[in-house]
Amino acid sequence: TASRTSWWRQARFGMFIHFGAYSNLEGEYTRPDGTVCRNAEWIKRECGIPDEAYEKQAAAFNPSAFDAEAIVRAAKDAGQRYIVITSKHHDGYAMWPTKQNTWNLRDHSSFDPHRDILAELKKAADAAGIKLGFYYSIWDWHDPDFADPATFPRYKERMYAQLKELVDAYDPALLWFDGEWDADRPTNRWSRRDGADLQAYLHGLNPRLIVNNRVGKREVVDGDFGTPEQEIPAEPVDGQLWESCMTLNDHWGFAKYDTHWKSAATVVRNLLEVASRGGNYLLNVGPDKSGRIPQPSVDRLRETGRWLSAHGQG
Ligand code: JFZ
Repeated sequence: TASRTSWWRQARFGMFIHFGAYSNLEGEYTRPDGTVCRNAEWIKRECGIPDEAYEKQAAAFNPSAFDAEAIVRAAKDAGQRYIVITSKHHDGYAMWPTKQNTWNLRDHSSFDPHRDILAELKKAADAAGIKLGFYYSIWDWHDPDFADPATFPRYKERMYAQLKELVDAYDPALLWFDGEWDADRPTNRWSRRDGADLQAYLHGLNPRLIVNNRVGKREVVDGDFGTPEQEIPAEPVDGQLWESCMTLNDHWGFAKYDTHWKSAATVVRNLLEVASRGGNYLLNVGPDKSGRIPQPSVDRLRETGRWLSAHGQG
């Protein structure tokens, strides 16, 4: 583990990217009765959007302004050394041309079918010496086999197949799991054993893969690192690697109404606090429906990078 995770332990600062079919709504859903419901990456569920309506809006998703080189440059300018992008969030929509279903950016969008944003990001990241990882939600609102315990094994097979696609096609350095917390109780759909099996499978595909602890049940023994969210632990567990993930405003996915941006000074302070306690800091950006990182985010990343290089850390 020590040498496998050494790049990650030295990296300290990374960019989280929440981007998916929800981004196309930019945080607002207008119901048939004209009322507006606000959310971000949870909009489908929190605003009760019917499947057909959500699928219909996803068919219009066209992130033609997605610019992998600009994103990598923004990360690099900020002093970030790795990027973790949502390959599939809870809505189940895959951001690469998966062969397991058509609920993906190639087969269910208005995007150029010859483009593959994960491949573009991989290429740009490699060129810049930045590591690339993928967020992958175990919880899936779209796959018909997820919700029923009797069919869940079929879902699991597809999930394994999707993860193999990701490893084979993009050679990620890291997988960041989420949605293992079994929100659709009472059935315990994701067990510790499921987590251990999945991790063993992934290491069979690539023994060097770094995997976060949400692969299992977020226990110290699960995964390579812990994932406190929106907080900096006062007393990290001795010997356990950890990474604080945080939003730059108040949402992970793009929300056009959310202008509550943290200042660059706050970002720098958080980074120093995390680093001083031995952790990593994964700071989120949420591209808009065209695929662009919001300018206020770009500005803050640039200012953070300026501060870091002025003080000898860049
Ligand atoms: C999850 C996602 O639901 C969310 O959309 C985002 O992707 C975030 C990074 O991860 O949110 C969580 C996960 C765990 C907890 C709370 C929200 N938790 O443990 O309290």
